[in-house]
Amino acid sequence: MSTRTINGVTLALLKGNIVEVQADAIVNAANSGLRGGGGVDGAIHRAGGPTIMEECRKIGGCPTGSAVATSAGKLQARYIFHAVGPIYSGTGEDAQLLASAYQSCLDLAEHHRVQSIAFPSLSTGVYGYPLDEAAPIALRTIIQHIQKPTSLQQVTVVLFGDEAFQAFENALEI
Ligand code: AR6
Repeated sequence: MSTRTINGVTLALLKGNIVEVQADAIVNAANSGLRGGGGVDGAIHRAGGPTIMEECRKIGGCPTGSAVATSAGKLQARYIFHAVGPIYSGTGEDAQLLASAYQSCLDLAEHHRVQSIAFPSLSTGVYGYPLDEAAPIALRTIIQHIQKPTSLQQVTVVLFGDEAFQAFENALEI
């Protein structure tokens, strides 16, 4: 684990499984149909139970670069924020959409007065975004947000494995 404090808010990088992390809001790496899938999405729906998917079906979908909130089912969180990152295309649009997916979750956190939020590394699994490109975008978006007045006291980025953890540690040092 690696932490730093910015404007009184703790930013932590943690190696582990996001469904085991305690936070008011847990961010899911969802698809635009909110239909569930593998990776983080599979883990969250498995651990949280069927009510999360029922709420996703009612919402119906979410555009790329945006996020929607549901309850957290059996998970010990208040909310799941389902964020849709871009499928990596190698074009200039990727970075903007990835930043926007993170920003949408941070906006939902303010709206719901959330004090702690846990993010996975959006788009860097099935969606193919290279970790060394995604990490600085994720951290820049989070850091710029918590430099302003916020309800958040703790932001944790949960990294699955050494490679992801190292990419985020490197980006934090820049
Ligand atoms: N906890 C934390 N990180 C995880 C976990 C976990 N339990 N499982 C995987 N990761 P991904 P995406 C890491 O594929 O790229 C789904 O099918 C993983 O190593 O979950 O945004 C959805 O339904 C990677 O670094 O999300 C969408 O269709 C990161 O989390 C699509 O995948 C994100 O990997 C979304 O793809």
